Amino acid sequence: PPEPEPVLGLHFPDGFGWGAATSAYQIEGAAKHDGRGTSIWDTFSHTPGRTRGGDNGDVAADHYHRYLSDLDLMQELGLRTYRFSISWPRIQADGRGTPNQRGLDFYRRLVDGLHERGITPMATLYHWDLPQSLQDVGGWESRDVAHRFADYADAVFRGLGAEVATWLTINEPKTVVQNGYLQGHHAPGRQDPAAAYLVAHHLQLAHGLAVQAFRGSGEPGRIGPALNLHPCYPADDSAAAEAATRLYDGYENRLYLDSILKGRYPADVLADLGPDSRMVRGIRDGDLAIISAPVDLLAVQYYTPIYVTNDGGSVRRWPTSQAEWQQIYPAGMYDILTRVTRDYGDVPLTITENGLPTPDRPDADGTIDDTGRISFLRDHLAAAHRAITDGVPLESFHVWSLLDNFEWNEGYDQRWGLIYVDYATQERILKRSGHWYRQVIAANVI
Ligand code: GBH
Repeated sequence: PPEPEPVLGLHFPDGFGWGAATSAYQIEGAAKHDGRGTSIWDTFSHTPGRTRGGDNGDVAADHYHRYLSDLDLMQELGLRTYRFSISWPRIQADGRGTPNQRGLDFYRRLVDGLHERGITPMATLYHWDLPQSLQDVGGWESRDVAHRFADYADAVFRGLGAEVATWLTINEPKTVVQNGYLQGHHAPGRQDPAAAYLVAHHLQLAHGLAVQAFRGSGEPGRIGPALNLHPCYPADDSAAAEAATRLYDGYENRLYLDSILKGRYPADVLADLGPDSRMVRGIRDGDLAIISAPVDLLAVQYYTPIYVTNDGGSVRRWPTSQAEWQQIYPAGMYDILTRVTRDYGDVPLTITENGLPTPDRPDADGTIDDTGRISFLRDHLAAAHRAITDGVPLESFHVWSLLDNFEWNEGYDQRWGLIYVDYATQERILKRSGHWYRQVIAANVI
């Protein structure tokens, strides 16, 4: 048997929410089942050259058919909370109109299964799978799509509202902006800076409209945004690097945080975009009041810091993971959590994603020895623990990810799960990190 993992002796608060996270397109498969429509990720991943090896989410981890045994694995881990996302094209194949009952039923069965196992559901309304029909009328560049999102959200609240404790609106709007519309590595694969920030505004607007719809629905539960935040540090001690870092932070963090939690866009970012930018021209009176509709919690996703050079570029300072964009820097977890609490007040926080890809493969005896993931999680949890000790209201932590899954443009090459998936057989194997996490949860200690 493997050596027992070192124990740091850091106890978490009673009732701390130990969790894991997934998203619909990355795990469900069943792309054509029960009336699901096409999303922009079906289109993108089926376009030659867009994903590594041409991989797509048609089958993925086949969670749509295996959700019951996956629920049993969650119970085996002892999860207290499970974060998943709802596929918009399962609920509205064309992004509008009467909700598809078979789509709602799937999530109803999933949520019932969570309750039966004592696991609290946390549902993300949008994890990047926009119905293709809405892309065809302009996608997030179209202001109307924000209203379509609010209608979809309303249908989901009415269909499942009472069963879901915590709702998250839009997963990582910044990634849609940067990867979908600046670099083009994600659907819809555009490289159009002017469009990108108009999209940012419409995503923020969609978030606010969904919060308003939630309040209007009268359903119990809580709602908030899910933002990937990046602590930004100057790469050297020049005044130029410091100034560049401030603006970089505006684009990475304050654009999203300030609009939601302070009701204004950061002045430096607006000035940098310019009054004639599509975004600034697209902001209407009253929009910021909608975007800043009060939220119940803020979900933070932390993966990597950014070191900003004096010319506004970035450099690497720490070793990267299998994902070359990820520098391994656990103290960044402490910095981003304490900064959010310092600058935005004591809104309840949850970590909805943190994790590491590793090139896992079963050993001869069938075990999967991902010790790198164990140290990564332990060090990031230690940083989160230090933030809690210093007064940060962090209530839960979700490992990305429960299962190995479709890592977007990287396909199936990067494995992020606590649970290994053999895609040929769909067999699941708890990795060594999964066994470790089970012990952590049981003892409430790292
Ligand atoms: C999260 O994004 C996502 O929410 C989740 O779906 C994903 O599986 C997980 O992280 C792991 O990546 O191609 O060089 O332009 C994290 C933020 C933003 C990190 C996009 C990777 C692409 C870098 N991601 N970024 S690049």
